[in-house]
Amino acid sequence: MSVATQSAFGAIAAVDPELLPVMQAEVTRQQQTIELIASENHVSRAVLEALGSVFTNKYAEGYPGKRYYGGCANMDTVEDLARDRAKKLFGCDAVNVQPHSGASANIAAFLAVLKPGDTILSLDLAHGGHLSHGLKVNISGLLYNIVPYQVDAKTEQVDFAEIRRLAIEHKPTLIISGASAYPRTLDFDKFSEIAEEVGAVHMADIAHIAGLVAAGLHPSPIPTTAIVTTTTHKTLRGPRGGMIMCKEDWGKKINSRVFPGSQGGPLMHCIAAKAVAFAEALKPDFKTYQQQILDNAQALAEGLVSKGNRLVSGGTDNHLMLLDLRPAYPDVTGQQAEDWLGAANIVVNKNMIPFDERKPTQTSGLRLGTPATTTRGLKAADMVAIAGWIDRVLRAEGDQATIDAVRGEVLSMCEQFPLYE
Ligand code: DSN
Repeated sequence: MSVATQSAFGAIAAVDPELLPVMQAEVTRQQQTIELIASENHVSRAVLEALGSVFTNKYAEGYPGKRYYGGCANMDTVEDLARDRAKKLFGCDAVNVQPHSGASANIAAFLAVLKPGDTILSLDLAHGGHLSHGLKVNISGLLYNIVPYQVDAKTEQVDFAEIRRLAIEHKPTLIISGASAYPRTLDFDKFSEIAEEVGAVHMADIAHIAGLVAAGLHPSPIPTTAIVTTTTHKTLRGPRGGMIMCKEDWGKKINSRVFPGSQGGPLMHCIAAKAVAFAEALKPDFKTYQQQILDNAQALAEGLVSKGNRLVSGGTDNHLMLLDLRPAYPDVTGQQAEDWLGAANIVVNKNMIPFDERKPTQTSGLRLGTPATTTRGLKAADMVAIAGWIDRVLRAEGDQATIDAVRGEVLSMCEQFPLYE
Protein backbone atom coordinates (compact mmCIF):
# COMPACT_ATOMS: atom_id res chain seq x y z
CA MET A 1 0.00 0.00 0.00
CA SER A 2 1.35 3.37 -0.96
CA VAL A 3 1.66 6.09 1.66
CA ALA A 4 -0.06 8.30 -0.91
CA THR A 5 -3.28 6.33 -0.88
CA GLN A 6 -6.19 7.66 1.09
CA SER A 7 -6.25 4.55 3.32
CA ALA A 8 -2.74 5.32 4.59
CA PHE A 9 -4.15 8.54 6.00
CA GLY A 10 -7.53 7.09 6.98
CA ALA A 11 -7.77 8.81 10.34
CA ILE A 12 -6.78 12.16 8.91
CA ALA A 13 -9.28 11.68 6.09
CA ALA A 14 -11.98 11.25 8.71
CA VAL A 15 -11.19 14.40 10.68
CA ASP A 16 -9.35 16.79 8.39
CA PRO A 17 -10.35 16.81 4.74
CA GLU A 18 -8.43 20.07 4.29
CA LEU A 19 -5.11 18.59 5.41
CA LEU A 20 -5.54 15.24 3.66
CA PRO A 21 -4.87 16.43 0.10
CA VAL A 22 -1.84 18.38 1.28
CA MET A 23 -0.37 15.27 2.89
CA GLN A 24 -1.05 13.27 -0.24
CA ALA A 25 0.43 16.00 -2.41
CA GLU A 26 3.62 16.03 -0.36
CA VAL A 27 4.04 12.26 -0.63
CA THR A 28 3.56 12.57 -4.38
CA ARG A 29 5.98 15.50 -4.57
CA GLN A 30 8.67 13.49 -2.78
CA GLN A 31 7.99 10.47 -5.00
CA GLN A 32 8.16 12.49 -8.21
CA THR A 33 11.17 14.70 -7.58
CA ILE A 34 14.91 14.21 -7.40
CA GLU A 35 15.93 15.60 -4.03
CA LEU A 36 19.37 17.19 -4.14
CA ILE A 37 19.10 19.42 -1.06
CA ALA A 38 22.21 18.35 0.82
CA SER A 39 20.60 18.54 4.26
CA GLU A 40 17.54 16.43 3.44
CA ASN A 41 16.91 12.71 3.39
CA HIS A 42 14.11 10.14 3.30
CA VAL A 43 13.68 8.29 6.61
CA SER A 44 12.70 4.65 6.92
CA ARG A 45 9.18 3.50 7.67
CA ALA A 46 10.42 2.43 11.12
CA VAL A 47 11.52 6.00 11.86
CA LEU A 48 8.16 7.30 10.57
CA GLU A 49 6.31 4.85 12.81
CA ALA A 50 8.22 5.98 15.89
CA LEU A 51 7.51 9.62 15.00
CA GLY A 52 3.82 8.89 14.68
CA SER A 53 3.66 6.96 17.95
CA VAL A 54 2.00 7.47 21.35
CA PHE A 55 5.29 8.75 22.74
CA THR A 56 4.07 12.16 21.55
CA ASN A 57 1.47 12.06 24.35
CA LYS A 58 3.93 12.09 27.23
CA TYR A 59 5.62 14.78 29.29
CA ALA A 60 9.02 13.63 30.54
CA GLU A 61 10.85 16.73 31.77
CA GLY A 62 14.13 15.68 33.32
CA TYR A 63 16.31 12.71 32.47
CA PRO A 64 16.03 8.91 32.88
CA GLY A 65 15.61 8.11 36.57
CA LYS A 66 15.01 11.79 37.47
CA ARG A 67 11.77 12.98 35.89
CA TYR A 68 9.34 15.65 36.98
CA TYR A 69 6.30 13.59 35.92
CA GLY A 70 4.92 10.16 36.78
CA GLY A 71 4.45 7.40 34.23
CA CYS A 72 7.88 7.81 32.68
CA ALA A 73 9.22 4.22 32.88
CA ASN A 74 8.90 3.68 29.12
CA MET A 75 10.33 7.16 28.47
CA ASP A 76 13.39 6.22 30.51
CA THR A 77 13.86 3.01 28.55
CA VAL A 78 13.55 4.79 25.23
CA GLU A 79 15.88 7.65 26.13
CA ASP A 80 18.45 5.19 27.49
CA LEU A 81 18.21 3.19 24.27
CA ALA A 82 18.84 6.33 22.21
CA ARG A 83 21.71 7.45 24.44
CA ASP A 84 23.40 4.04 24.57
CA ARG A 85 23.13 3.60 20.81
CA ALA A 86 24.48 7.10 20.15
CA LYS A 87 27.46 6.36 22.40
CA LYS A 88 28.14 3.11 20.55
CA LEU A 89 27.73 4.75 17.14
CA PHE A 90 30.01 7.72 17.76
CA GLY A 91 32.18 6.46 20.64
CA CYS A 92 31.41 9.52 22.78
CA ASP A 93 31.64 9.69 26.59
CA ALA A 94 28.36 11.51 27.23
CA VAL A 95 25.35 12.38 25.11
CA ASN A 96 22.13 14.36 25.32
CA VAL A 97 19.45 13.31 22.84
CA GLN A 98 16.83 15.89 23.86
CA PRO A 99 17.66 18.94 21.68
CA HIS A 100 14.72 19.65 19.41
CA SER A 101 17.02 20.70 16.57
CA GLY A 102 20.62 21.43 15.65
CA ALA A 103 20.12 25.12 16.45
CA SER A 104 18.69 24.18 19.89
CA ALA A 105 21.67 21.90 20.50
CA ASN A 106 24.01 24.78 19.69
CA ILE A 107 22.16 27.17 22.02
CA ALA A 108 22.48 24.70 24.91
CA ALA A 109 26.19 24.26 24.16
CA PHE A 110 26.69 28.05 24.11
CA LEU A 111 24.90 28.37 27.47
CA ALA A 112 27.25 25.72 28.88
CA VAL A 113 30.43 27.41 27.66
CA LEU A 114 29.79 31.14 27.31
CA LYS A 115 28.61 34.23 29.15
CA PRO A 116 26.87 36.97 27.14
CA GLY A 117 29.50 39.10 25.42
CA ASP A 118 32.06 36.29 25.14
CA THR A 119 33.77 35.74 21.81
CA ILE A 120 33.05 32.94 19.34
CA LEU A 121 35.33 32.23 16.38
CA SER A 122 33.28 30.55 13.66
CA LEU A 123 33.05 30.09 9.89
CA ASP A 124 31.42 33.00 8.07
CA LEU A 125 27.90 32.12 6.89
CA ALA A 126 28.73 33.46 3.42
CA HIS A 127 31.67 31.03 3.29
CA GLY A 128 29.68 27.92 4.21
CA GLY A 129 28.99 28.45 7.92
CA HIS A 130 25.65 28.14 9.66
CA LEU A 131 23.31 30.85 10.92
CA SER A 132 23.35 29.41 14.45
CA HIS A 133 27.12 29.95 14.58
CA GLY A 134 26.90 33.72 14.63
CA LEU A 135 24.43 35.36 12.26
CA LYS A 136 23.82 38.88 13.65
CA VAL A 137 20.06 38.36 14.03
CA ASN A 138 20.39 34.83 15.46
CA ILE A 139 20.66 34.32 19.23
CA SER A 140 24.36 33.50 18.67
CA GLY A 141 25.01 36.89 17.07
CA LEU A 142 22.73 38.75 19.45
CA LEU A 143 24.31 37.42 22.65
CA TYR A 144 27.94 36.88 21.72
CA ASN A 145 30.80 38.69 20.03
CA ILE A 146 31.31 36.87 16.74
CA VAL A 147 34.66 36.79 14.97
CA PRO A 148 34.17 35.06 11.60
CA TYR A 149 36.88 33.18 9.73
CA GLN A 150 36.67 32.81 5.97
CA VAL A 151 37.97 30.29 3.48
CA ASP A 152 41.20 31.03 1.63
CA ALA A 153 40.52 32.99 -1.58
CA LYS A 154 42.63 30.65 -3.69
CA THR A 155 41.92 27.18 -2.33
CA GLU A 156 38.40 28.04 -1.09
CA GLN A 157 39.17 25.81 1.90
CA VAL A 158 39.55 26.67 5.59
CA ASP A 159 42.89 28.28 6.29
CA PHE A 160 44.33 27.12 9.61
CA ALA A 161 47.06 29.75 9.65
CA GLU A 162 44.35 32.42 9.46
CA ILE A 163 42.18 30.70 12.08
CA ARG A 164 45.16 30.50 14.43
CA ARG A 165 46.03 34.15 13.79
CA LEU A 166 42.45 35.22 14.59
CA ALA A 167 42.36 32.97 17.65
CA ILE A 168 45.56 34.50 19.05
CA GLU A 169 44.35 38.03 18.28
CA HIS A 170 40.77 37.74 19.60
CA LYS A 171 41.16 35.09 22.34
CA PRO A 172 37.75 33.48 21.77
CA THR A 173 36.12 31.49 24.54
CA LEU A 174 34.66 29.14 21.92
CA ILE A 175 35.96 28.01 18.53
CA ILE A 176 33.37 26.36 16.28
CA SER A 177 34.28 23.99 13.50
CA GLY A 178 31.60 22.67 11.19
CA ALA A 179 29.60 24.04 8.30
CA SER A 180 26.43 23.76 6.27
CA ALA A 181 27.92 24.34 2.83
CA TYR A 182 31.51 23.13 2.89
CA PRO A 183 32.48 20.36 0.45
CA ARG A 184 35.85 19.38 1.94
CA THR A 185 37.11 17.23 4.80
CA LEU A 186 37.44 19.15 8.05
CA ASP A 187 40.52 18.52 10.17
CA PHE A 188 38.92 18.65 13.61
CA ASP A 189 42.20 17.82 15.36
CA LYS A 190 43.72 21.04 14.04
CA PHE A 191 40.81 23.05 15.42
CA SER A 192 41.31 21.33 18.79
CA GLU A 193 45.03 22.14 18.75
CA ILE A 194 44.36 25.83 18.09
CA ALA A 195 41.65 25.90 20.78
CA GLU A 196 44.05 24.35 23.28
CA GLU A 197 46.79 26.80 22.37
CA VAL A 198 44.58 29.84 23.07
CA GLY A 199 42.63 28.36 26.01
CA ALA A 200 39.34 28.13 24.09
CA VAL A 201 36.75 25.36 24.04
CA HIS A 202 36.37 23.59 20.68
CA MET A 203 32.85 22.72 19.58
CA ALA A 204 32.35 20.78 16.35
CA ASP A 205 28.97 20.96 14.65
CA ILE A 206 28.82 17.83 12.51
CA ALA A 207 25.16 18.18 11.47
CA HIS A 208 25.86 17.67 7.78
CA ILE A 209 28.43 14.92 7.99
CA ALA A 210 27.20 12.94 11.03
CA GLY A 211 26.36 9.88 8.93
CA LEU A 212 29.79 9.90 7.31
CA VAL A 213 31.43 10.29 10.72
CA ALA A 214 29.36 7.45 12.21
CA ALA A 215 30.37 5.21 9.30
CA GLY A 216 34.05 6.10 9.67
CA LEU A 217 34.15 7.81 6.27
CA HIS A 218 35.00 11.26 7.63
CA PRO A 219 37.48 11.82 10.47
CA SER A 220 35.62 12.00 13.77
CA PRO A 221 35.95 15.03 16.05
CA ILE A 222 34.97 12.93 19.09
CA PRO A 223 38.49 12.01 20.31
CA THR A 224 39.82 15.58 20.52
CA THR A 225 36.77 17.84 20.76
CA ALA A 226 35.10 18.97 24.01
CA ILE A 227 31.59 19.31 22.59
CA VAL A 228 30.11 17.91 19.37
CA THR A 229 26.64 18.94 18.23
CA THR A 230 24.64 17.49 15.38
CA THR A 231 21.27 17.17 13.82
CA THR A 232 19.89 13.68 13.37
CA HIS A 233 18.06 14.11 10.06
CA LYS A 234 20.69 14.78 7.41
CA THR A 235 23.24 12.13 6.38
CA LEU A 236 22.39 10.34 9.65
CA ARG A 237 18.89 9.72 8.19
CA GLY A 238 16.93 9.94 11.41
CA PRO A 239 14.05 12.16 12.52
CA ARG A 240 14.31 15.95 12.46
CA GLY A 241 16.14 16.74 15.71
CA GLY A 242 19.39 17.51 17.49
CA MET A 243 21.92 15.89 19.81
CA ILE A 244 24.96 16.91 21.85
CA MET A 245 27.93 14.64 22.51
CA CYS A 246 30.67 15.68 24.86
CA LYS A 247 33.54 14.74 27.08
CA GLU A 248 32.47 13.35 30.48
CA ASP A 249 33.41 16.55 32.32
CA TRP A 250 30.95 18.58 30.22
CA GLY A 251 28.09 16.10 30.57
CA LYS A 252 26.37 17.52 33.65
CA LYS A 253 26.54 21.12 32.48
CA ILE A 254 25.31 20.28 28.97
CA ASN A 255 22.36 18.37 30.44
CA SER A 256 21.40 21.29 32.67
CA ARG A 257 21.66 23.76 29.77
CA VAL A 258 19.36 21.62 27.59
CA PHE A 259 16.83 21.09 30.38
CA PRO A 260 15.90 23.33 32.13
CA GLY A 261 18.36 25.79 30.55
CA SER A 262 16.79 26.13 27.14
CA GLN A 263 14.05 23.51 26.72
CA GLY A 264 11.08 22.11 28.58
CA GLY A 265 9.59 18.70 27.90
CA PRO A 266 11.56 16.51 25.50
CA LEU A 267 9.88 15.33 22.29
CA MET A 268 9.77 11.66 23.27
CA HIS A 269 8.40 10.51 19.90
CA CYS A 270 11.44 12.12 18.26
CA ILE A 271 13.75 10.50 20.81
CA ALA A 272 12.13 7.12 20.04
CA ALA A 273 12.73 7.80 16.34
CA LYS A 274 16.33 8.78 17.07
CA ALA A 275 16.77 5.42 18.83
CA VAL A 276 15.42 3.66 15.73
CA ALA A 277 17.69 5.64 13.39
CA PHE A 278 20.75 4.89 15.54
CA ALA A 279 19.89 1.17 15.48
CA GLU A 280 19.73 1.41 11.68
CA ALA A 281 23.03 3.28 11.57
CA LEU A 282 24.71 0.58 13.68
CA LYS A 283 23.96 -2.03 11.00
CA PRO A 284 26.72 -2.86 8.49
CA ASP A 285 24.68 -1.70 5.48
CA PHE A 286 24.69 1.87 6.83
CA LYS A 287 28.37 2.07 5.95
CA THR A 288 27.56 0.83 2.44
CA TYR A 289 24.92 3.57 2.18
CA GLN A 290 27.37 6.26 3.32
CA GLN A 291 30.02 5.06 0.88
CA GLN A 292 27.42 5.22 -1.90
CA ILE A 293 26.62 8.83 -0.89
CA LEU A 294 30.30 9.64 -1.45
CA ASP A 295 30.47 7.71 -4.73
CA ASN A 296 27.34 9.45 -5.97
CA ALA A 297 28.72 12.85 -5.01
CA GLN A 298 31.88 12.12 -6.98
CA ALA A 299 29.83 11.02 -9.99
CA LEU A 300 27.60 14.12 -9.83
CA ALA A 301 30.65 16.37 -9.46
CA GLU A 302 32.44 14.74 -12.39
CA GLY A 303 29.29 14.90 -14.50
CA LEU A 304 28.94 18.63 -13.84
CA VAL A 305 32.61 19.34 -14.46
CA SER A 306 32.47 17.41 -17.75
CA LYS A 307 29.81 19.94 -18.85
CA GLY A 308 32.21 22.82 -18.27
CA ASN A 309 31.19 23.63 -14.72
CA ARG A 310 33.32 24.92 -11.86
CA LEU A 311 32.88 23.56 -8.37
CA VAL A 312 33.96 25.63 -5.38
CA SER A 313 37.34 24.32 -4.14
CA GLY A 314 37.55 22.22 -7.31
CA GLY A 315 35.43 19.30 -6.12
CA THR A 316 34.10 17.50 -3.08
CA ASP A 317 35.28 15.09 -0.40
CA ASN A 318 31.86 14.61 1.15
CA HIS A 319 28.15 14.44 0.37
CA LEU A 320 27.80 17.93 -1.12
CA MET A 321 29.22 20.32 -3.64
CA LEU A 322 28.85 24.00 -4.44
CA LEU A 323 28.32 24.75 -8.09
CA ASP A 324 29.66 28.16 -9.14
CA LEU A 325 27.18 29.19 -11.82
CA ARG A 326 29.26 32.06 -13.20
CA PRO A 327 31.68 30.34 -15.61
CA ALA A 328 29.19 28.11 -17.44
CA TYR A 329 26.01 30.19 -17.04
CA PRO A 330 27.18 33.78 -16.44
CA ASP A 331 23.72 35.35 -16.55
CA VAL A 332 21.94 32.77 -14.39
CA THR A 333 21.47 33.48 -10.67
CA GLY A 334 21.11 30.81 -8.00
CA GLN A 335 17.49 31.85 -7.55
CA GLN A 336 16.70 31.33 -11.25
CA ALA A 337 18.55 28.02 -11.28
CA GLU A 338 16.61 26.83 -8.22
CA ASP A 339 13.31 27.85 -9.83
CA TRP A 340 13.97 26.33 -13.27
CA LEU A 341 15.35 23.08 -11.86
CA GLY A 342 12.40 22.93 -9.47
CA ALA A 343 10.06 23.21 -12.44
CA ALA A 344 11.89 20.21 -13.93
CA ASN A 345 11.32 18.30 -10.63
CA ILE A 346 14.96 18.57 -9.54
CA VAL A 347 14.99 20.13 -6.06
CA VAL A 348 18.06 22.18 -5.10
CA ASN A 349 18.85 25.26 -3.06
CA LYS A 350 20.56 28.44 -4.14
CA ASN A 351 23.64 29.13 -2.05
CA MET A 352 26.22 31.85 -1.60
CA ILE A 353 29.66 30.88 -2.80
CA PRO A 354 32.77 32.31 -1.10
CA PHE A 355 33.30 35.97 -2.05
CA ASP A 356 29.96 36.00 -3.86
CA GLU A 357 29.12 39.32 -5.47
CA ARG A 358 25.41 38.59 -5.72
CA LYS A 359 23.00 39.09 -2.81
CA PRO A 360 21.95 36.14 -0.58
CA THR A 361 18.50 36.32 -2.20
CA GLN A 362 20.06 35.78 -5.65
CA THR A 363 23.45 34.08 -5.16
CA SER A 364 25.94 32.78 -7.71
CA GLY A 365 25.85 29.22 -6.45
CA LEU A 366 23.83 26.07 -6.03
CA ARG A 367 24.37 23.56 -3.24
CA LEU A 368 23.87 19.97 -4.37
CA GLY A 369 23.99 16.88 -2.18
CA THR A 370 23.44 13.16 -2.57
CA PRO A 371 22.10 11.73 0.75
CA ALA A 372 18.43 11.61 -0.33
CA THR A 373 18.94 10.30 -3.87
CA THR A 374 21.27 7.64 -2.48
CA THR A 375 18.63 6.51 0.00
CA ARG A 376 16.30 6.21 -2.95
CA GLY A 377 18.70 3.79 -4.61
CA LEU A 378 20.30 5.94 -7.30
CA LYS A 379 23.82 5.02 -8.32
CA ALA A 380 26.72 6.79 -10.04
CA ALA A 381 25.35 6.42 -13.60
CA ASP A 382 22.07 8.01 -12.49
CA MET A 383 23.97 10.94 -11.00
CA VAL A 384 25.76 11.49 -14.31
CA ALA A 385 22.35 11.62 -16.03
CA ILE A 386 21.16 14.15 -13.44
CA ALA A 387 24.26 16.29 -14.06
CA GLY A 388 23.33 16.32 -17.75
CA TRP A 389 19.75 17.39 -16.98
CA ILE A 390 20.95 20.18 -14.69
CA ASP A 391 23.23 21.44 -17.45
CA ARG A 392 20.45 21.28 -20.07
CA VAL A 393 18.02 23.26 -17.93
CA LEU A 394 20.56 25.92 -16.96
CA ARG A 395 21.90 26.36 -20.50
CA ALA A 396 18.35 26.73 -21.79
CA GLU A 397 17.85 29.60 -19.30
CA GLY A 398 14.27 28.80 -18.40
CA ASP A 399 13.09 27.58 -21.82
CA GLN A 400 9.78 25.84 -21.09
CA ALA A 401 10.16 23.09 -23.70
CA THR A 402 13.52 22.08 -22.23
CA ILE A 403 12.14 22.12 -18.69
CA ASP A 404 9.19 19.96 -19.79
CA ALA A 405 11.45 17.49 -21.60
CA VAL A 406 13.77 17.13 -18.60
CA ARG A 407 10.82 16.79 -16.21
CA GLY A 408 9.60 13.88 -18.34
CA GLU A 409 12.96 12.12 -17.96
CA VAL A 410 13.04 12.87 -14.21
CA LEU A 411 9.58 11.35 -13.78
CA SER A 412 10.69 8.16 -15.56
CA MET A 413 13.70 7.90 -13.30
CA CYS A 414 11.57 8.48 -10.18
CA GLU A 415 9.26 5.67 -11.26
CA GLN A 416 12.23 3.31 -11.36
CA PHE A 417 13.10 4.19 -7.74
CA PRO A 418 9.84 4.04 -5.80
CA LEU A 419 9.68 5.80 -2.46
CA TYR A 420 7.46 4.58 0.42
CA GLU A 421 5.75 1.93 -1.67
N1 DSN B 1 19.28 24.43 7.06
C1 DSN B 1 20.27 23.38 7.12
C2 DSN B 1 20.94 23.17 5.82
O1 DSN B 1 20.26 23.15 4.83
O2 DSN B 1 22.14 23.00 5.77
C3 DSN B 1 21.22 23.58 8.21
O3 DSN B 1 20.54 23.70 9.40
